[in-house]
Amino acid sequence: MGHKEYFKGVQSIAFEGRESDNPFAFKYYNPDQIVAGKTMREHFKFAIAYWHSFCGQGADPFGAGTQNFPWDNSSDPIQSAKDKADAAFEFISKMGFDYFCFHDFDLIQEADTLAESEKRLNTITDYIKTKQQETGIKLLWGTANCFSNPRYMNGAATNPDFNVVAHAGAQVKMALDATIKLNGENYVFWGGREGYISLLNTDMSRELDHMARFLTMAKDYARAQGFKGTFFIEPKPMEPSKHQYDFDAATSIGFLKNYGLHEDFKLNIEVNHATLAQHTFEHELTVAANDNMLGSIDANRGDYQNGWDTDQFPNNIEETARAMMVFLKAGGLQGGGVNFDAKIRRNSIDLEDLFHAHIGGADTFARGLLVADKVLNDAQFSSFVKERYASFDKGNGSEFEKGSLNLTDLYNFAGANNSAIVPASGKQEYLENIINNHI
Ligand code: XUL
Ligand code: CO
Repeated sequence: MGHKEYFKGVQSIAFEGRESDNPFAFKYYNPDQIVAGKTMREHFKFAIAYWHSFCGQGADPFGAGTQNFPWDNSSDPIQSAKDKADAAFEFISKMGFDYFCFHDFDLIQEADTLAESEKRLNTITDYIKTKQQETGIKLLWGTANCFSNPRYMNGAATNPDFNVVAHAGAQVKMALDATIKLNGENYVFWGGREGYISLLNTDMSRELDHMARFLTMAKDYARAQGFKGTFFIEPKPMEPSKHQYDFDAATSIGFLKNYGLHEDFKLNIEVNHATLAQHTFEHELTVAANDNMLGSIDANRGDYQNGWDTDQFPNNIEETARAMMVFLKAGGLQGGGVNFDAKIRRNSIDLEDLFHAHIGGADTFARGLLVADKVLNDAQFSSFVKERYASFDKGNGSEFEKGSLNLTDLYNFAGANNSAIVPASGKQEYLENIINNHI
């Protein structure tokens, strides 16, 4: 290796158990512990988000960055990208995680021309490939940043100008090439600018057709290069666009089915995006799981007082436990993992804060998984929903489900059973108590 050590003083983060008071140890995330038939490592496939942890330095609309990263000292884009990769791989190794995720221009600064950008991407992916070989760290997914550059102010795949759409296509081709070269297991599309700011200047129907055409082309290209992984759409209702076309899980699934893309695409569900869509994380996971579309998770949390995408690290145990109940019932994720798409606060300026954030996030998910497993194995809990629907397991209820009754049958049945309706309690508080009792 021979490169500089950036996170001096912090060694590998180990599992020490809940009695430990070492802030640099896991209390609940025990990678080798088996829960519901799999190790925690296998369940989660924890990944580090390159952009938040190694690129974003705390800038916000009101002020410049506050976190001066020691790997960001070179004015040469190649050298600074290599320094950043050194820092990233040192950090991921010390965390004991197996995966990372990137946008193309997180890895290296975009150049003035496509050709020069491609050359830079080739150089840095060569370098990262050797780092992967040294450490065994894998790529959970890659993606293209088709939202930051001003050329995308009116959209990328849905831009009204074909020249911009073509540029986005070139960028996605290069990002797919990079993902395939680094053995990426999946590829993500998050359409921050795929939507509109005003309908007065927007042909929504045409833009939706363009988006589908673009995704189909990207999928066909990657498949032709031998890419076997899954494509994920990451729903988000708004921000930066006023209205994004991939509003939430239900909207995205409808879109994918409408355009025949549902065999190749699944969803990457992000906690804070669910909140912005006025849904719970648990709701979005359930909608995706119902259609076998639960591909991956972007882990973070929002702020219940603020209405924007604060991307804080997860620390809400009840929210995560309820999400992990959906996760376990669905049999886990289809190809993806749990990517910490979260950033430390602007005033968290010590390098070690990055460790505290990821330790807390991993422990929250581990604790959520342990609670979910206990709740699902609690007979008082697991029998309740089944019994609530028991009238559909027999007789006319079961005929209804099979589709062998018509509306007149319901009329006749209801008339003959006038006194049969016995109100039944939903027992929400009783069920909520069971969850809290297992925390
Ligand atoms: C933005 C967001 C993105 C995607 C990848 O809200 O979540 O970072 O995860 O482009
Ligand atoms: Co995300």
